[in-house]
Amino acid sequence: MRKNMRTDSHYFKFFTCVTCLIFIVIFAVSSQALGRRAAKEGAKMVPNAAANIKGFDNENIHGLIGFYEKSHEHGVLIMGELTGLEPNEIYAMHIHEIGSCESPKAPGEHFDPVKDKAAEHNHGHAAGDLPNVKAGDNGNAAVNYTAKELRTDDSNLSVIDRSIVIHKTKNGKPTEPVACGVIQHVH
Ligand SMILES: [Cu+2]
Repeated sequence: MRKNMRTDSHYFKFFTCVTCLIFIVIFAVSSQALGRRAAKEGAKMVPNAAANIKGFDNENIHGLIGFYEKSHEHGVLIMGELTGLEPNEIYAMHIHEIGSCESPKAPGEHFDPVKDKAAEHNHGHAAGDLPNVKAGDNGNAAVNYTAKELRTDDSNLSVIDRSIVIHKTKNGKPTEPVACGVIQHVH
C-alpha cells in the first residue's frame, strides 16, 4: 500500500514536471513567434512601450499590447492580444488622452493630436482611433495595426503616458468602455 502511494507520488511529480516543460516550450515558441512577427513588420523585437489591459468591472478581460516604433515615416505598430472577451463580439479601440484607468471616465477624450490633418485626410477620425477587433470563439482577439500618425517619442504625437481603451460596440460604433491600460515606456 505504502509502496503504491510512493509510486503514485512519483508519477504525479513526473507528470507535473512534464506539464511544466510543455508550458515552458509553448511560452518560448509563442514569444518567439511574436518577436518574429514584429521583426517581419520591420519593428524591434522589444516594444518601445506597452499597456497592460484590465477590465474595468469584468476581471476576466486581460491583455498585453506592445507599441513598436518602426520609423518616423511609418509610425507605430500596435500588436498584442486580448482575452476574456465575449466570443465573436466586435470591440472598438482608441488611444485616449489621459494615462489613467481608475474609472471608465478617467482616460478622458480620444487622443487627437493632429485635428486639422485628421479632418482633411482621415474623414474626421482622430489619430487615436484604431480599427475594431473581433473576438474569436474562445474570446481572444489579436491586435495588429500600424498607426501612421502616432509615435512613442517625446513629441506631441506620442502615446506614452496615455491610455488604450477597449469599448463594446453596437452596429460597429463604440459604446461603453470595458477595459483599459496605461501606455508606459518600456525601459
Ligand atoms: Cu475610446
